[in-house]
Amino acid sequence: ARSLSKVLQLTLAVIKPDAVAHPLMLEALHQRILDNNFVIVRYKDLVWRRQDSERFYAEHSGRFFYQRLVEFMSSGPMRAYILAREDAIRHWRELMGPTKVFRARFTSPASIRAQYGLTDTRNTTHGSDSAESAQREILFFFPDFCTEEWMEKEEPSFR
Ligand code: RTP
Ligand code: MG
Repeated sequence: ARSLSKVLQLTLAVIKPDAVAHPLMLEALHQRILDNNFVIVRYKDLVWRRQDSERFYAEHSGRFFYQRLVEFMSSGPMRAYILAREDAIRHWRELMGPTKVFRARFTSPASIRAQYGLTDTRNTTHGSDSAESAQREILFFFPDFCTEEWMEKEEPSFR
């Protein structure tokens, strides 16, 4: 039997400062999201302070690219989205392509990073890499977003 029921998953997607700096690219990427069957649940434009950048990427502190990453991500406006789709996390990462732009150009030439990425750091977009990071990152960007409704609740325990 045909069924309309699908499990929607949420992911956090970011259009990074290198892409937002170009108005046509921002529009193109926004349209690309819609063309790929994502539902835009929320989006907003924002600018990070350096400390936001450091906090968001704390897991990378100590990596050789950390300083330039932190600086880049607080260098100008970006746009954050909460996207919904079945398998949203995987689909968005697939659409972005590999982190490294030159690898992306070889392995996934139609991907966003292959087409628009400038360098391995200035690579146009971000996407959560797991359900756990999606939850953390959605709340990082949208602290008022009520993820409760979207999350499986633990069975209440009675005694
Ligand atoms: P993301 O977290 O942004 O979705 O990308 P990812 O998982 O594919 O990449 P990750 O290894 O988590 O790195 C986070 C971001 O750091 C910058 N980066 N620069 N060699 C470099 O210069 C370098 N390597 C990573 C990128 O902006 C990457 O998206
Ligand atoms: Mg990552």
